[in-house]
Amino acid sequence: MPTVTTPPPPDLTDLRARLKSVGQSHVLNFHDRLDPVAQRALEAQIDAIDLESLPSLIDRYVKTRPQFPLPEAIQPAPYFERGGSGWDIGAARKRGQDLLRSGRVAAFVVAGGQGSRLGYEGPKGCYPAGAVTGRPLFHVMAEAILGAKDRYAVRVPWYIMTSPLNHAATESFFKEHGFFGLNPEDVRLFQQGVMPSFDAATGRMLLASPGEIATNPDGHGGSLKALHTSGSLADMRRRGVEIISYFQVDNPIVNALDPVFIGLHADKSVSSGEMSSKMVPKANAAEKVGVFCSSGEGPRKGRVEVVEYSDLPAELAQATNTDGSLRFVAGSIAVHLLGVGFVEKLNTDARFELPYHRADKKVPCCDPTTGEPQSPQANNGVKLERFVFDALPLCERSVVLETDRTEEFAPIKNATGADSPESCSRIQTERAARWLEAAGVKVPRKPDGSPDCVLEISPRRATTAEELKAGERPASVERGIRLAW
Ligand code: UD2
Repeated sequence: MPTVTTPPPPDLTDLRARLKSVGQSHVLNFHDRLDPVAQRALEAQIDAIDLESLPSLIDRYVKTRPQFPLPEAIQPAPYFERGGSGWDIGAARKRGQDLLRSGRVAAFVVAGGQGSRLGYEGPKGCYPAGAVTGRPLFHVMAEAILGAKDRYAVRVPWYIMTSPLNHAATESFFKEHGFFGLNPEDVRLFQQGVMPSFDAATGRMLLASPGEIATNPDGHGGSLKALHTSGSLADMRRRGVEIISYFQVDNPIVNALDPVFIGLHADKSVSSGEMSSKMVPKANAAEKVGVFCSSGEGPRKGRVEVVEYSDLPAELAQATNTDGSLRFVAGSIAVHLLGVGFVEKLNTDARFELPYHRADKKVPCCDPTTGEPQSPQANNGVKLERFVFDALPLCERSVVLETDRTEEFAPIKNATGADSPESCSRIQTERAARWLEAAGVKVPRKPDGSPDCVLEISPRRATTAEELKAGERPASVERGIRLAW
């Protein structure tokens, strides 16, 4: 039998002294009342927090409300136009296909978020997304990976970041569904880190219960650390992976392994191969997506950055060019490519620490003196998160590639309206209709021009109109049909 060694419990006297020195002694207020198992759990939770860093973090982000610094002499970041001149899409596609074929690319989905806007209880990846099949988001993404496996005759490892809030449920879901036909050895689930949630008024850590500190996942930027701490980077090295294709769990039409994007990212004449991004032209000035910008001056001159929509002043968001188009038009769809070496560097060089972003939230907690549970009616807590795109300005040369939103971006974020299951289903149908028509299949349309059917094309079959045209396709589409291909 292998011997399992568990780390010894932290010394309580030492823990008390460390907590006192950082003004957080209250988290042990109820320690004496807990049973031994709960005591050990609380001690371990405290020990896992970088206590010594708390005072400066609290001063910087909780006691003050930091303004996010805009890039100096802010200007729109340049981007490669999808259909534009000046670069060779064919050469990029070929380079990307070669990298895929030789097993240099891994897929990576960040799925640690809570999906609270959607009002869905389980992990968001379990949410039904296929317009016809109702396949869950994870299943649709698994189909994309199986498609790449077929197309490039290669095993594509898939890394899935969860959080302590949904890890066990996500793992069970994959097991229950037989990993959606993927080889379990090629699917690696790991948890992101957490941050303590803070009392907005005092800067003290909130207690979720007398025996537990309230925590929140540390943001999708936490993925860059978790890739390292989970051993995933080492696993990638072992497999010969050099490029990580990063996407979010909420977008079932993402082109998860796009050879053109991969080839552009790997083109040394334009990119340092560290981190690249996809953008879509913003639908309107108020659209809630980050915007690709860069500094016109200063130490970060020319470096690409994303300014989150909430940090972009309205006058910049609404600024227009002489032709009336939006000046800051490049919206982030949160699709990136990351060099494995770049993520390793972020984890080993302290100069590359990412900043935190503050979110004010209602955090259920208990009174630190009485232990009474509290359900706040107004924001009482501060959550600190890191954002993955804050790694962009650390890159030497980062490229941004334009893509068509109707082809690659149909996120499910809200229960109704924009970015909802309904809009996602409609976009899937419209995209499938375009692809089928381009391949010579007649699609019935209503008088207003919209398809008179519901269509879903699995990314295992095709990820572009060209792939559909080159492969098998349905012979016909009947009016009113619900067709999954
Ligand atoms: C994100 C971007 C926004 C735009 C949009 C496109 C931020 C802050 N904003 O907005 O600019 O690109 O996406 O769809 O990124 N996640 C984790 N762990 C966490 C937090 C989030 O894994 O701790 C995952 C989450 O599961 C999801 C993704 O990150 O897959 C995006 O999270 P979100 O829904 O909070 O981001 P959103 O829609 O506000």
